[in-house]
Amino acid sequence: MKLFYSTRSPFTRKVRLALAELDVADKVDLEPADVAFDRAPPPAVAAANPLGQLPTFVDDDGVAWFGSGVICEWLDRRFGGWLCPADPNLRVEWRRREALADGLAEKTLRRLVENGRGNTEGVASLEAAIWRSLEYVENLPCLGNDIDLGWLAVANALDYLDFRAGELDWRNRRPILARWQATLRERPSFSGTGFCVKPTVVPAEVQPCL
Ligand SMILES: N[C@@H](CCC(=O)N[C@@H](CS)C(=O)NCC(=O)O)C(=O)O
Repeated sequence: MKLFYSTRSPFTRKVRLALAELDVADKVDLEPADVAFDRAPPPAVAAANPLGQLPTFVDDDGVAWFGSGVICEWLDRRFGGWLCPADPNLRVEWRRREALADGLAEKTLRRLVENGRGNTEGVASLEAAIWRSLEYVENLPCLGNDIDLGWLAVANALDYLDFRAGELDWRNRRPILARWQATLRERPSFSGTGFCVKPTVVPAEVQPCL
């Protein structure tokens, strides 16, 4: 099995967290790849995923999977079965949290791009969405319940916020959420998969797709 990945990609990091939580990271070869909206993806990525995006995962049978949530569900079915509860009521709940987390990562990435362009109005709108999202999660009554893919995705998106928008200092404004996330960050899955600009160091405004 193979995962095309980047250490700057929040969606890839979600998959790497799932691999570590399911204790199967050693079964997957990690293949570094660089992607960006404004240029062609590496041929191997495009051959496996028509969208040319990361993460792209290729299973033992050579079948390619893409969309970080789809990849995580595939891994969960194959290896564990506890990250993605199948009960319909639980499923819509963790998927909603995952959707929020994915959106938060997208807004954070978009903010980086608009900042680079000097679009202050765009940045303000994106930051407003980021703050609304953090308030929403902090006020969920189930914050602190058992871990599932939705919670992993939320904690991951908050790490990404640190990585790309540390100056927002979100922990100061959302201390309850910060305390919750700090407990998740202690898990080995988090410490072993952190965000990193290397191996390809390119200015953020040129290479915004992380
Ligand atoms: N919905 C997708 C989003 C994947 C995505 O946007 N990946 C970024 C890297 S973080 C990418 O490949 N961007 C390059 C592009 O879209 O061309 C997922 O969950 O995997």
